[in-house]
Amino acid sequence: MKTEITRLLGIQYPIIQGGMAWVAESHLAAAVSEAGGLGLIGAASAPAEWVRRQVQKAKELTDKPFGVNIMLMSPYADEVAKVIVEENVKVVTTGAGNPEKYLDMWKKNGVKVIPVVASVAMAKRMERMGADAVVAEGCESGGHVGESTTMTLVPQVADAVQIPVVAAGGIADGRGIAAAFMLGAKGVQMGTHFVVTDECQVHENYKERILKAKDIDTRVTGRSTGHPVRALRNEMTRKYLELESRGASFEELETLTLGGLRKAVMDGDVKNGSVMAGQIAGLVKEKMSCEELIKRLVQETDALMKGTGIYE
Ligand code: TUI
Repeated sequence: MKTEITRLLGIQYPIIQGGMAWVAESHLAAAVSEAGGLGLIGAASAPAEWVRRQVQKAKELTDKPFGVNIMLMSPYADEVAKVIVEENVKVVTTGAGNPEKYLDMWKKNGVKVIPVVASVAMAKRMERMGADAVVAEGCESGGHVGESTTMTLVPQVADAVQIPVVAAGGIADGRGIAAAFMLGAKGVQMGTHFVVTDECQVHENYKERILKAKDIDTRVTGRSTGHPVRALRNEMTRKYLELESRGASFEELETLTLGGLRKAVMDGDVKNGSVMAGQIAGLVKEKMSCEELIKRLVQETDALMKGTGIYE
């Protein structure tokens, strides 16, 4: 499965594990990289020293390349951006904003930069600024979402830029990966399926909610506040959407989401917490190790891609 993405990153398979806030820590990232994909540590809103320790732990667990995802709304983003360079992290992905001010520093230090974008305009801008690739993330994804679906976004971004495009949002098996290749992607990023792997450290309740989820079980809260977030429906999303439909203020809504992801991931409170997951959760039925998952994905994809000549 050699593509521009495997060559760029020095990895075996063009499968990137999403840099999920509170979820993507050193054990998961190292397991994905060991299995031939690219593992990511999600810096989320964590302090820079937490990120540094996670990077150091991942280095103890794997010699293979791994990366860090910076959530650009984090109050610690500036410091985390420097930790990337200081700890000699090979790859950085960014989410929920524009990473322009860090690009020169990262490029000068040999870091591969892959911004996550949700529009053609942002993809073109990132290419102009020197990004090595982009992740085009459709709104099927969990967490912070844009407007366009993966089906519409990926081919439009692929036509608009020369740098390789990684597809994200709604992908959890070989059919999704093959479809992404057909749309012009050179790799995929997956989040939801990696949450239920053995190496993922989230609370068991979180995994069970994903395994039991049906096709129509996600909701997007916060469209009115400008921070749309997709999560599995529960008491929190029900209350949130009810308040939102009544025109509640940002402050009032925020009391429902503050610390919500932490509540679900760490405490296993999947009723009142924010169980972020993508629309593909309904397809995720089985727990397995990262190695088993990646092996299975590669097998399924290969069977579908045979004869297309899209990758070696
Ligand atoms: O970032 C994500 N997904 C996330 S971040 C996150 S942490 C969080 N927790 C609670 C509330 C809100 C966030 C959970 N999930 N995906 C990548 C992504 N980035 N999707 C869309 C974008 C994006 C949006 C706007 C990228 C660039 C952008 O540019 C705006 C600008 O500055 O022009």
